[in-house]
Amino acid sequence: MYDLRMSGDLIAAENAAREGALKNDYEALGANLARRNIDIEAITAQVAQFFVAVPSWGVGTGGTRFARFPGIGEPRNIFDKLDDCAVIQQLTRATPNVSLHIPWDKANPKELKAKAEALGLGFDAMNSNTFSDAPDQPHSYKFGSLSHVDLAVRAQAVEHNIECIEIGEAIGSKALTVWVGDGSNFPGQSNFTRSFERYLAAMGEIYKNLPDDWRIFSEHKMYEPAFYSSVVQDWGTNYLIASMLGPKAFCLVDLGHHAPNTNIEMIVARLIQFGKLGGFHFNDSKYGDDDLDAGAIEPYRLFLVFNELVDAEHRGVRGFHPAHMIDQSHNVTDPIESLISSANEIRRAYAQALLVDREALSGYQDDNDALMASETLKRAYRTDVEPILAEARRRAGGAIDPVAAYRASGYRRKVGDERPAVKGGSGGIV
Ligand SMILES: [Mn+2]
Repeated sequence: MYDLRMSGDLIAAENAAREGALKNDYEALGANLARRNIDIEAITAQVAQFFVAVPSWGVGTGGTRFARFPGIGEPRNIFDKLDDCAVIQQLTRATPNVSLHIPWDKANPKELKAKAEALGLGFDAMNSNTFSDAPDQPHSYKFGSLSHVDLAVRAQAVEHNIECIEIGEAIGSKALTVWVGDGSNFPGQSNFTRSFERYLAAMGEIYKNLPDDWRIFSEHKMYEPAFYSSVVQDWGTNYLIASMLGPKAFCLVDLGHHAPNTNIEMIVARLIQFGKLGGFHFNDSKYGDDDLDAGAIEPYRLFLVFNELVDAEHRGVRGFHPAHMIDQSHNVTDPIESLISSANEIRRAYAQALLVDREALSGYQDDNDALMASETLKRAYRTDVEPILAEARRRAGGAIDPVAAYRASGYRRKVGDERPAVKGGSGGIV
């Protein structure tokens, strides 16, 4: 048995009040889908097997460069964070893995592994941090890390990434995500070519230390913290990195790391086509790297991204297994509620994409029938798949209405009593 904080009896009681309505809704949707020759049971089974990793840094309250407004009962350390992640998993059954951030989550790997196992959790990709200075490090990353002009700084950044791999190996992770804030604030400040050469050489050193069964994900971002140029600014540069490093290197797409209006789903298709899509940091945005909750602003875009993923699944693209991770900053909500909601929105987009009539779509494309091609996508997107999501959760032991069950549990109030407020703390927006 797992050492869980959420009572199974409470979830059962919450579900008992909702089961009748869900049964009716599920049957009605099943009949609707059957008329479209879709077996609801097949969709529910696929949704139940779709998982997204929760970021450890996401369970703390985030902030902006202006201020951070702490919430009640914030996790004080990685072990508290894992407790919170377990609650999200227990209610949604969609988030069995946690993505760690080093050095923020640094702890004895044996204790990390034991704690996760006691909660029924595993670990997804490790995230290194060379965009801020740890208190005791000899060299500063103020002017960059893997692309820094000084070899000693680059060596320190490489060493940190190797340490992340070592910690990851001890706790069962299989991937390393590297995002650097390296870049410049003024034209002329850095030489584009030389800084990218230095970055590639440093990444090559990290790559050499990657175990055979690991993958390395490089993450691009257009701007911020550097405001004139970033060394890994877009998917083209990212593709060059993954190509030059080798077969274990892939591109990570953070939905918030592009210029406004960028056709992200098309970038996803390109990376799939050339075998370099490593995975995602899901979030949503209105203006920039806003790190808002997945599906909160542009749910149709999230659906269109999943349409490409399901299309690749449908075509049986070889070696296609992107890592799904959330990367958000929860500034005005309870982070647990935001992550529950986001995991559900991501599953929703996946379920809707599974409903696309791909044969019909392909026919409309070949006939140049633009309107009906668009309508084919819209028809899937307009389908309210909530009964499928709820039924998948219920069957796996989760909550039919996870946010309502979470609120009924009083978890936040309880941990508020146990966890005194910590001063400062990291926002963790990457
Ligand atoms: Mn990210």
